[in-house]
Amino acid sequence: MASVVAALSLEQETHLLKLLPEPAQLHLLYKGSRHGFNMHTLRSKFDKEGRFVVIVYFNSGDVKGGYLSKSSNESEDQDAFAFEINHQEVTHFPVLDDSKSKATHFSTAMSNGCVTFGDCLKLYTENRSICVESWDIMYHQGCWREPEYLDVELYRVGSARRELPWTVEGRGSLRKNLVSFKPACRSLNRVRVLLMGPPGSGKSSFINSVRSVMFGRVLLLPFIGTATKGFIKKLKSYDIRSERGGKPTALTLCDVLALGDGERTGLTLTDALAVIKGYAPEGHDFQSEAPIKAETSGYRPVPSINDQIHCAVFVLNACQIMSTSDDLTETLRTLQAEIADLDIPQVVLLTHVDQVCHAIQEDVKFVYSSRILQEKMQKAAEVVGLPVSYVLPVKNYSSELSLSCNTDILLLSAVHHILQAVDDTYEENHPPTTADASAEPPSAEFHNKPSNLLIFD
Ligand SMILES: Nc1nc2c(ncn2[C@@H]2O[C@H](COP(=O)(O)OP(=O)(O)OP(=O)(O)O)[C@@H](O)[C@H]2O)c(=O)[nH]1
Ligand SMILES: [Mg+2]
Repeated sequence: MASVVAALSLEQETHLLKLLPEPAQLHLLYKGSRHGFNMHTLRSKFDKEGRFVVIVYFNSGDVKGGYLSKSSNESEDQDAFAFEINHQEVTHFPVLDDSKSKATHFSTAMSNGCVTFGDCLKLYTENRSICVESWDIMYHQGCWREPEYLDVELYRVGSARRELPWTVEGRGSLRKNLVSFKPACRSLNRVRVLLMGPPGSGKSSFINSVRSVMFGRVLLLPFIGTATKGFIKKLKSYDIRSERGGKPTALTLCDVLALGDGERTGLTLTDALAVIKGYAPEGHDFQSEAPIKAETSGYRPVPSINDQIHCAVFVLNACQIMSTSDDLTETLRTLQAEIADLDIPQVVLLTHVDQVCHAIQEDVKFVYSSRILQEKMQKAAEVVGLPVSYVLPVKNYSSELSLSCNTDILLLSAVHHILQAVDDTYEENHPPTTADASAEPPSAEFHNKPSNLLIFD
């Protein structure tokens, strides 16, 4: 299923998710062009229980579909609706809204091998293939000519709420998890994670917060501050230790100069890629007029896999995400596309979540049930060009003097997802070589373990 790519664009998905009664995620179950345009195959993908979205992509560019809150043949699905999406907006046709004549006759959603959304949309079998009837054809032309479609997709609607273990024990196991983590790919000695984002987004604070969680008290370090062009100017890597003076974990968090609005200010694309590919020396002082090149002091001409970055993290401020400038959006998307070409996993860390919603300010355990934050997470995904499931909300320690269990859990959970993304990618892309294995032999116990990570969702 992983190789099946949804035709639904991020923008269309965002429109559609807003129509659903609660925060949700879409999981692609069926795609006609991949699984065959066969009604039986489509219907076999509906589970007994669940909520579903059917989408038809027409040759004309129109996208139409319907939502079912029940998969069985019950005639009354009060929550069902049909919809139409175009670039700018989505039109919603609820089941019992008399003012929208197209949808007044919502009847059985699934019967006689058909999937029907009242008079709006009907999928049925003809000549062993899926046929689609849509209201436009009926209304405008007054005859039953089938519109031509490009594809049909079925999605399961899942809850967007990720369950986290909000207990002291949960925090303990997440913490232990990080302490005992070893990369599944034997070539990696450590996991180097690069934090990139605009000034003040919370890159340095995240490093400080993760270190605070591990040390068991809020650290007050000098590298956090505000400056319009970025407070931190150098490449600085921080090994995360299991406790004060303790052994380093396998995680290194790397801080760099902030991204600017476009190529003229802040971290340039050239310099970001030089860091990611491992050419930039530790402590490099970024200067936009002097891009990193072979003559740069300390330049690594042949970086090893352990000099490279293994996960790129875009750090964005939830309070500012809705007003992201076009220049910053372009910078983020260009970086995202370049990094994707390098087969390096990427995630978005959405910070300052305590400042967007009162409930979260009271207790961060409300992050996944807050509709306000859900919108910001969708926007963050859209801005960078990644799916919303890659957005990890966190609250950094900023003004508090003592730790809070749930804030720790959210921070550790973000670290957990980052490490998981690295293991998922590098296990596949970098099978161990004899040379890598002989460089630093990992323990036998590690080789027998399928994964170092706990799965919570
Ligand atoms: N309330 C709140 N404040 C935060 C959070 N993250 C960071 N801050 C505050 O935001 C300000 C900037 O944080 P930094 O961590 O220095 O931001 P940065 O991305 O490293 O910024 P530069 O080094 O300038 O690029 C500081 O005053 C932090 O205390 C958060 O999650 N919640
Ligand atoms: Mg900083």
